[in-house]
Amino acid sequence: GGVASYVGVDLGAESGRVLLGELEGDRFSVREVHRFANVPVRLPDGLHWDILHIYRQVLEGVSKALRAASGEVRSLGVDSWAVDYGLLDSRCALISNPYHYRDARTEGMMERAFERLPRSEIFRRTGIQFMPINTLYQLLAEASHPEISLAQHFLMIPDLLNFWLTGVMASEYTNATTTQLFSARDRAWDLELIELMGIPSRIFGEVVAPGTRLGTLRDEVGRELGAHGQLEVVAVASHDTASAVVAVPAESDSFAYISSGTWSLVGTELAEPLLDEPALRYNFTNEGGYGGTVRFLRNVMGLWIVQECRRAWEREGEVLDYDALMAEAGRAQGMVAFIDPDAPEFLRPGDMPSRVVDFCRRTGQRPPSTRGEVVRCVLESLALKYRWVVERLVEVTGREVSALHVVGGGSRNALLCQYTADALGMEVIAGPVEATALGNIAVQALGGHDLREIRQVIRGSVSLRSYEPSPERGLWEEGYQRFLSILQHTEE
Ligand code: LFR
Repeated sequence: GGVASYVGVDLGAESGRVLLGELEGDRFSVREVHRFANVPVRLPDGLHWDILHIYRQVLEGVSKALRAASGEVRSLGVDSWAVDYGLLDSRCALISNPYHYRDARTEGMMERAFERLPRSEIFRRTGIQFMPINTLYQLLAEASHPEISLAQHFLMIPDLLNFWLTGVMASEYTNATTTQLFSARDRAWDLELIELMGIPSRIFGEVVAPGTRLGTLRDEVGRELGAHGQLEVVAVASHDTASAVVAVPAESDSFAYISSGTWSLVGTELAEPLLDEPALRYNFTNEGGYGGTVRFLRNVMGLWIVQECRRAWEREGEVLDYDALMAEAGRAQGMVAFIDPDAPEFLRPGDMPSRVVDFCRRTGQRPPSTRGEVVRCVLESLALKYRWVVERLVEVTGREVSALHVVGGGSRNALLCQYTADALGMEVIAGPVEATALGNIAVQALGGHDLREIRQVIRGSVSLRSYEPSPERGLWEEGYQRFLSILQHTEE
């Protein structure tokens, strides 16, 4: 009996949150106790994360969580977006502010990497999809910076925060795999590839599996937080998407998921990586998952495009409520024009509404003209891209998809869920909204149990919503055919 409490820190590209998770019997509950905006800072040398602000907010949130807990808090775990990192010198001091993965210094770096090792070889070794944001291309850009010679330790964002909290340095496995510097076969840093790229291999340290207990809070931190007793820090599945996939409430093995937030991660779970030509052709990735599983998926640009449109309109002086914006999209005319959300011009921050309009013009379509039409165009295009990815997923894995789960913050977006059901002609099972936090906390609470058991507890703890495809199949079928012709400009 009794309640066991856990603290989950979940850092997203838009906001950071601290959640209190409680396990009572075999039911989880999570509630947010602290939230802060995560706003990147543009300096003359590029776009950075404000990592000290993030750390301070984490401390504040954890201290709130400790006060809000009804039972004794057993442990704390941190997850965040992937691919970003800090470099530490021999005194274990941060050398510079971590860069944001959308910083422009990675432009042209994929091509430079392929001169050193062919694209197909990089994929065969790492199993990771090609995106300019990958740590490989970030570090390649930095390999010529003077401070790289001072670097002794490479820590990804959650690893860095864990180090500041505990004094213990370790690289958590699920997040390490996203760097494209990690061997899919050996499940260890690919030191040969790292050296070939001119990146110093000395900076890569011990890799630990999700669920590993790292240690307790440093005394100083414990005092600052008013933590009574020794609070343990667990390396959870520290890549946020890996935590979210843990919490997919799937009953069978042949499910597909869309982890929906700033990005949409569309994929499935496999026992072994797929490293052959079809996976490479469609730019699928084999990221490391909890319990030795493989997260076989593709990044789709996601709600980032809408978030960035909203910021552009707000710069013009409008104050826009997110739900009101969605309602405008719902009322706008549908199926007017489509974009490929994964076209390179949508990756970096900037005037997103103009980029959407330019894309439509360039591909011979009538561009959306109102705010509602722009958002409608983006949401429909996302849904159609999900269909394309799921079709490729079935083709490459040779497995049918028996259930489609949408998890994460984006599962709250009813319009996008409905379009997804419509575009795929399949039921969408939406929820939990808090998948990442639930996955984070489940690994702390039930580490050692297998995924099937963890998912059973998750299923019993959450309520889900179902979206059935609308009867207008013909409309979406016709839209998909037009969308495919648009894709010819971008996908091979
Ligand atoms: C989602 C996510 C994706 C990763 C992207 C960049 O939050 O972690 O999985 O590809 O952010 O780090």
